[in-house]
Amino acid sequence: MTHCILIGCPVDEGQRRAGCLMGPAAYRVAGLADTLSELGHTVEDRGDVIPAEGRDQTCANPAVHHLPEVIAWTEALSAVATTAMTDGMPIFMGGDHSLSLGTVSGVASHARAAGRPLFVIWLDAHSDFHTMQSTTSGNLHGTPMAYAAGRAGFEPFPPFPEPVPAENICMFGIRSVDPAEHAALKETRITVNDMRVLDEQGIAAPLRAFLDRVRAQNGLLHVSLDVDFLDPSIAPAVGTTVPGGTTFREAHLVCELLHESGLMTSLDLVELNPFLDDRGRTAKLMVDLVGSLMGRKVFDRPTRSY
Ligand code: 6HN
Ligand code: MN
Ligand code: MN
Ligand code: MN
Repeated sequence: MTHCILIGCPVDEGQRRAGCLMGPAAYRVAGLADTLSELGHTVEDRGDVIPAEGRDQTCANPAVHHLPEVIAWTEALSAVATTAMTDGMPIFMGGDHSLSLGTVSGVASHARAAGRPLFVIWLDAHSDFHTMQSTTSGNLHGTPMAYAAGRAGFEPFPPFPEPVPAENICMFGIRSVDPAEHAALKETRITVNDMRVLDEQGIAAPLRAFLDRVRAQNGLLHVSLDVDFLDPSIAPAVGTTVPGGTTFREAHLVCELLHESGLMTSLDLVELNPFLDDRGRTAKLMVDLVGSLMGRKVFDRPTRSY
């Protein structure tokens, strides 16, 4: 039994397609809290975070937009995340992926205070590894993984508390990487399980290999689930669809294995744009995936470590 803390993060400023701010409401309508309590968990909904007014901050790249607002979100969400980590397992209901600038930094502060290493699983079509200098779209939802990894080029953001070591970062579902991100990723030891890896090896083996490392080091594990990890044919409600994503069963299998591992300590649900949805099907699928992450299974099987 886990104490699940729902935190609404109606962030829309990290990209240009309005609608992600309706995400938290859509998760509530789709029954996220009931799904969790039916699985035996306690649920506390802390409502939606309200950021402070943005200050007058700028950066050298003219493409970057809504910088003061995204910094204000980062500060607010970081504080909320650190507090929630001491109380239970936060589930951050987005909101676009720029919210992870704040949630991962808040979780990293908690990990530092707890003296435990932080690991991050990034389930996404994209690597989100831009700095404010390298982004050509100027959409800050393309940057949070770089911020968490401690890449330079994030002034005037607050310094990231304790950068996540590259060895502790594992991406799955990747199929759209910009040239600047590709060049930067190649210089790191981040594990990039792109769709080619999943086609050849399946999703279970590379996931288990990573989870073994988390367990061996008694790590905290943050999971960031971007809607576009899923194939657009099953999850249309996202502004940045990329063909060739994970199937319904691949996505559930990831969630089931994560549950069996018992290692996940915080979760982002990002990029749902309910305005683009088809009668709520993407919101419902995301809620079902959280069900699998939190223990729903078709059939009880003999316990294995995972
Ligand atoms: N996401 N690499 C593209 C950009 O605009 O920087 C897409 C980013 C997508 C962001 O997946 O959260
Ligand atoms: Mn705007
Ligand atoms: Mn993303
Ligand atoms: Mn994405």
